[in-house]
Amino acid sequence: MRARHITSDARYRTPFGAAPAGGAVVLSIDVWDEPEATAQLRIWIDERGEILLPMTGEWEDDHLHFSAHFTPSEPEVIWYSFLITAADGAVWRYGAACEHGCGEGAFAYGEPPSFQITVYQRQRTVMPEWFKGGIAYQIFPDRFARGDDWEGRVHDSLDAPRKGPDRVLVDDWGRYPRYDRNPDGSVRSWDFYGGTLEGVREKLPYLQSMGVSVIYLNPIFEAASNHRYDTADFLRIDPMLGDEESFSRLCHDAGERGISIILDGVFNHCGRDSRYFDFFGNYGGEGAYQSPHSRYRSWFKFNDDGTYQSWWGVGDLPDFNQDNPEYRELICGHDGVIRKWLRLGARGWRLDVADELSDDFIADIKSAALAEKPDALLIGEVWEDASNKTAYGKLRKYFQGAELDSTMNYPLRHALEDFLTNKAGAPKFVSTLRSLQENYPRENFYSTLNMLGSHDRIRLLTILGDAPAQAQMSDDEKYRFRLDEGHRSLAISRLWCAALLQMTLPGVPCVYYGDEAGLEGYSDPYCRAAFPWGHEDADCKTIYRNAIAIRKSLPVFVDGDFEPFAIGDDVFGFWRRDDESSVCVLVNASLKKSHTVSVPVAGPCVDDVVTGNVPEVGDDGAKVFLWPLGTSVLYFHEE
Ligand code: ARE
Repeated sequence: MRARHITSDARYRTPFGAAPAGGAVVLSIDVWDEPEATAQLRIWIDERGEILLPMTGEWEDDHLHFSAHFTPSEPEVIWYSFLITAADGAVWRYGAACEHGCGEGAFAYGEPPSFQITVYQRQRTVMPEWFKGGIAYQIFPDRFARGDDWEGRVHDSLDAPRKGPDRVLVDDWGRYPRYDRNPDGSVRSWDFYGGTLEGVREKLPYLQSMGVSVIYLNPIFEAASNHRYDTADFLRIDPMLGDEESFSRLCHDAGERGISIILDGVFNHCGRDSRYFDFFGNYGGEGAYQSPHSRYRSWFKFNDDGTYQSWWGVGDLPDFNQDNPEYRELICGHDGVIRKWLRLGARGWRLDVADELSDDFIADIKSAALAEKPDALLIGEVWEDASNKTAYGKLRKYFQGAELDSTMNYPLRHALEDFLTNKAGAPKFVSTLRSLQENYPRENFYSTLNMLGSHDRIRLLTILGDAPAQAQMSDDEKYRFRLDEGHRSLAISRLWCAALLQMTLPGVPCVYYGDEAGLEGYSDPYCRAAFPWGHEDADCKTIYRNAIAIRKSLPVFVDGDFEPFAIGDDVFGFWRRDDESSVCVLVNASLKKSHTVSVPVAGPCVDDVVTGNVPEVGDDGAKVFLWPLGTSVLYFHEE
């Protein structure tokens, strides 16, 4: 018995990838057996359970081609596999062959892994152009740049009496950050470097020169800590960073340079040291913690013994009761948080811990944003494949109703890292990318936030330099660690591959501040060092400038079709194609082996955009030689 179904092949599945609700889906499978064989399509939908559909078979030369069609009416995730009864009566099960549920299938004993179809329904059909065609840059505000207002702001803030952990200024901008902890692990004092919004504004010419068109700012509202995920007041810019005026000025001046601002919205929890909770009494004792009669009491989840629920058990971050109507009004109301900051100049929001916000809350946030600005954008912080994520036992609907426009593409970051550090071969990288491409509605796939670093992860360079695993290291070892010369040069060679992939794959590339300047560091807080103005690594900067220039050179990198492939374990490649051009990107991740690869010819003229060489074209295609860590971008064109 032999059978074949390939998710990406129109012979076996239409439409390609995610399917709009209300449209027909056709699924087929080829079976090599006697004409008497029969087949059933087995569908599984979380809320409805198993459905078995008979398939109609047609004899084609030497095999049967079975098909079934149906029209999903609702946004949902459909899982499917095939049940084949052979001519001799034996029953065969055929399902996905890879963990991602895409690609070519295989027989399995027992229950095979299913293939996936995401059925979606759009609220908005077109992704805002300002985002989709852009290049984003993430800034951790305390660590990017001190504006000329910094001293006054920082001293005023730090001098103001405030109960709770100390807040101290780090005079030495270049010193790496570290936590000062109490014996129980809690934070004894927060270190501030004095970055301000004015500082970001002053660096706009730099960002523009790097090709940046979107800035994603980590939280900027008043908060006790340096990361500001512990919001104290959603309606006020942290005075250490600036004020409403400096915020509007930043948005305005950025806009003049074609740069849009996206804010970090932390709506699952706030700071215990906040106007709403007021653990320490810094806010006049009217918060939920201080007073059982507080107007904010029902915004939180208190247990009978007076303790309260908090984010991942971190007492600093009490969880909101997201269904509380007054709280909802604060966030989503006409003069609420979402609309206020969009009105003052922001163009979108990144939703912190999107998996912990209810679908309903996200939908409200989206409506508020669209009511204020029809081209506002919502990005979710999701760490897994966002099309089939189950959070707290429930399948999330991030894309099914299009509440989220985009998600942080941690799955890409992870796969790219594994490939470039030789932990996984090219085929694995291909299957991860294919699964995202097939599982996400096209608009969402082309708008993922493709970040290779973030404030929550080890710095890219540190990873690419094969730094020792951090799990066994002490805080002090992590604080001190820097790559030695050899590893750093390995990291920089790999960084070119990483940046090139980031800039040529579908999705909006997002550079984490300082990655282009050569910053290193293990996870939080070491990945949050201050931007090394005046000491930037020239090689890293050239890498990013060149990779960004390649992205900007052709529109095909923004919305061209995408088709990834692997050549052996070492070489990962993909095509980007549109009506004007066909481009083939190749990366050899091997440190030891060079490869000569033949690429099918896709146009009369071809150049290698990276090397400037014109490849030799023979009967079996354009010949490309790849050194270890070699890359090539073949651009096929008319003349
Ligand atoms: C920090 C330190 C702690 C310290 C604490 C003291 O890490 O060691 O004890 O401070 O307060 C923010 C700050 C952090 C801070 C944290 C708690 O930025 O510096 O911790 O607050 O105070 C999961 C979540 C994901 C979350 C990450 C961090 O799913 O949502 O963990 N990311 C967001 C932000 C963070 C932010 C918060 C949430 C809280 O981006 O910056 O932290 O508002 C897997 C899982 C993921 C998991 C990921 C990382 O891959 O799939 O779900 O993400 O690992 O653990």
